[in-house]
Amino acid sequence: MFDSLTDKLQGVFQRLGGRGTITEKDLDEALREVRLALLEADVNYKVVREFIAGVRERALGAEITKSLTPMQQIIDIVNQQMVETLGGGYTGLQKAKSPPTVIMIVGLKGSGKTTTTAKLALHLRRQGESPLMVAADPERVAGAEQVESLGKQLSIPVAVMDPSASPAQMAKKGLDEAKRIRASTVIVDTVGYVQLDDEDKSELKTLHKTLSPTEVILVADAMTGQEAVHAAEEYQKAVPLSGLILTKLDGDARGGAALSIRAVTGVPIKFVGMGEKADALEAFYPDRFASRILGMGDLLTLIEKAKAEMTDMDVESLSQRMKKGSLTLDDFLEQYQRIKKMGPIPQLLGMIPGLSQIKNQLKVEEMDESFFKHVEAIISSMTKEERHNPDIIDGSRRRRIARGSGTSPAEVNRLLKQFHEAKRVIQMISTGRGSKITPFLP
Ligand SMILES: Nc1nc2c(ncn2[C@@H]2O[C@H](COP(=O)(O)OP(=O)(O)OP(=O)(O)O)[C@@H](O)[C@H]2O)c(=O)[nH]1
Ligand SMILES: [Mg+2]
Repeated sequence: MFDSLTDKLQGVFQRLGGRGTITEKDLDEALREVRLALLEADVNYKVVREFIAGVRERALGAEITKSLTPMQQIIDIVNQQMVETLGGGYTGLQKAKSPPTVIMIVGLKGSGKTTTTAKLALHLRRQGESPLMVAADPERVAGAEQVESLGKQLSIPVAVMDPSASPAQMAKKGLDEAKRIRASTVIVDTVGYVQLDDEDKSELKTLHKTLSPTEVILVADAMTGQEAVHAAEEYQKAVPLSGLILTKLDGDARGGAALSIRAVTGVPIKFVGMGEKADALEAFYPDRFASRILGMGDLLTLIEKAKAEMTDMDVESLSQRMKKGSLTLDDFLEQYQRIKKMGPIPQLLGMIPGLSQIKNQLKVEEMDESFFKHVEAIISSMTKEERHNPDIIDGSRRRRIARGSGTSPAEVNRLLKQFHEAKRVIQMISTGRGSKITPFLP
């Protein structure tokens, strides 16, 4: 899904990665690239304009979060803007005050209405509802048969209609049937129009009046890009849409529809279709979706953790010292204690793109448990001078530290060796040699 967009955005971030500070010029250059990437993904040009303006404003107004590198901060901002463009928070289905809840499914021909009707019915049943599917599509006997057969497969009741009836008559009968079988939700599949003309619109209006639905869901085919967005605007003129379901996101949709449709129509995306099967329906969470588009789910998680854990810390002077290689064992201990709160170290390092290859050099697997087990004890048994200048630790000091920490001289030695190694690698990365990404972790 959206591979090409994801690749392009990652490219932009990587180019920002090596910089210690990001100037307004760097930002504008990056935003130009983001803009192109979005336009190439067929995102509506107005949405792109707002998106870029939003990111720029956030970036210039952003407080410098010392615990994040400039690149991480930009990723964070782009992510926030993307979440907003996609609708902010999760919007589930509404329920009627007194059952049944009526869900009217509308959309262009072939957009996936019938398939989605069945998917929704299955989703609702899994949530403990008792759904009824109604095929209010007089134009296609095959359509009604399709619903019937899906209903059989899923063991979900279907109200089958006389094909000579009007859609509104069908809908009415469907509601009666729902009362009779005490369905808690009725999902009404409707006619798919090729293009919505005035006659179609008035037909939709009549049907809407008969059903007086709690939800009017437009099913839109994400593969059709801006056409889907345009269709949504047209449908909005006929009936008040309460939600959108984007289908065929498992295909090679470029992302344009998904990223534009909410911003253009103001209607929330409630689910996405990820395949032809009845269980290929996902609730739509703008934040999860944005991180998928950015292809940085793990890094975003890490940024969240870092923001929560490290806001008040003086990373600036730390990173200065990292660059100069004058990191002390005190810094080391402090960092270790902070990181320990964030989760297992190998896992954290694995989340940072570009850092996984040096994971082996750092021997992080060892560092995590055995190495760090005695870290606190060993370092606190050192004098201030020793912590700042570990080179003075000779044989007799080593024995003293080992005694004081309940460890052995060999363990003290190992810690010192690993510290030197880590310091070397950190210095290499933080001065930009060896990796494109500037990590903020010690
Ligand atoms: N890959 C994929 N295919 C889908 C998805 N949703 C629907 N389809 C396919 O799209 C085609 C059309 O789906 P239908 O559900 O029949 O569409 P419709 O809107 O009911 O069509 P009409 O009733 O003719 O207007 C079918 O081949 C479905 O299997 C999806 O999320 N992913
Ligand atoms: Mg259909």
